[in-house]
Amino acid sequence: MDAETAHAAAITGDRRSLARLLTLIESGNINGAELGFGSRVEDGRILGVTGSPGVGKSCLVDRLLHEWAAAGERVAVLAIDPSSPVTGGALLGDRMRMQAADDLDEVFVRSVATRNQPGGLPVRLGAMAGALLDCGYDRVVVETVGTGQAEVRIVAVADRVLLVEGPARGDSIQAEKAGLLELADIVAVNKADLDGAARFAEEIRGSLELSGQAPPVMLVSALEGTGISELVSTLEQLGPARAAQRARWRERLLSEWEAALLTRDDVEQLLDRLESGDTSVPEIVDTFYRGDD
Ligand SMILES: Nc1nc2c(ncn2[C@@H]2O[C@H](COP(=O)(O)OP(=O)(O)OP(=O)(O)O)[C@@H](O)[C@H]2O)c(=O)[nH]1
Ligand SMILES: [Mg+2]
Repeated sequence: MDAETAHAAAITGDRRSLARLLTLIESGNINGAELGFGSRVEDGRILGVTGSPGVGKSCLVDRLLHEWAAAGERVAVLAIDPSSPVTGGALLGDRMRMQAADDLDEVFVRSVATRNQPGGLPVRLGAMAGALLDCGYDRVVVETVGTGQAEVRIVAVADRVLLVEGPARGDSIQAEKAGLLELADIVAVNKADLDGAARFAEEIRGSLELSGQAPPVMLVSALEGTGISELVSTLEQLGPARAAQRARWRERLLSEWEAALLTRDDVEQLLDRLESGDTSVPEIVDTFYRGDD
């Protein structure tokens, strides 16, 4: 099935064709522009969800999916899996955790492996999200593991960022270091059913107060389902994105640049030549700037 056929069928609601279309985009064969959804206006429909491993992002997304689906919204999830496609551990876990929602007609869940891609995000993530919106989903949620500086890249794709934290992890400072707190449009402290969550939320509020326009900090429990409807309505009322527009353009430029490089047919040969000392990095970069091969 080619991309155009897959696209035409996916628009009518055929999930297998949609999966096929996403695979074609993911593998770098098409970038979306060919099918008419290459660029989009930022309208808040793509939500990035990030946070340290195990804070409960998938469980929380599952709760959000149920809320949105009950309100008649169609939502797609792109769950970024940083593990190698060989081990596939997290992939299976995320599938299981969002299983309940994935069974709903209104919900579409897709795992995307990153295989050590620089920036920590798949190069074609933006085009994949664009395809989902184009095929009739009202929103797209991108779940990604907040492993540090690389996660800042999420602003290249997401209109808004939800940072998930957990109590007693002692890593609010870590999120600050990685710059995640600065770009979060909303913070959810999950596991409110555990001791220390409320105190942790206060700590985060305290450290955010110093930074002018502070994002809302909410207490939720994905396990018990508390605070979820409040989170949904706060998400609905968010103001303009906190990450500076310039930072977004910067990350978009970088990810397109990487996509252009990594989807070249000769990228493996280039690496071979570098390894054998046949060429150098500056030499290769120089060729790119001149625009010839
Ligand atoms: N007590 C408690 N446990 C929770 C809550 N939410 C999630 N968990 C548990 O936390 C663990 C991790 O949950 P996930 O949703 O997989 O966390 P994640 O952030 O998606 O993890 P990664 O994708 O691996 O980074 C699971 O064992 C959940 O059962 C909560 O609100 N309270
Ligand atoms: Mg997860």
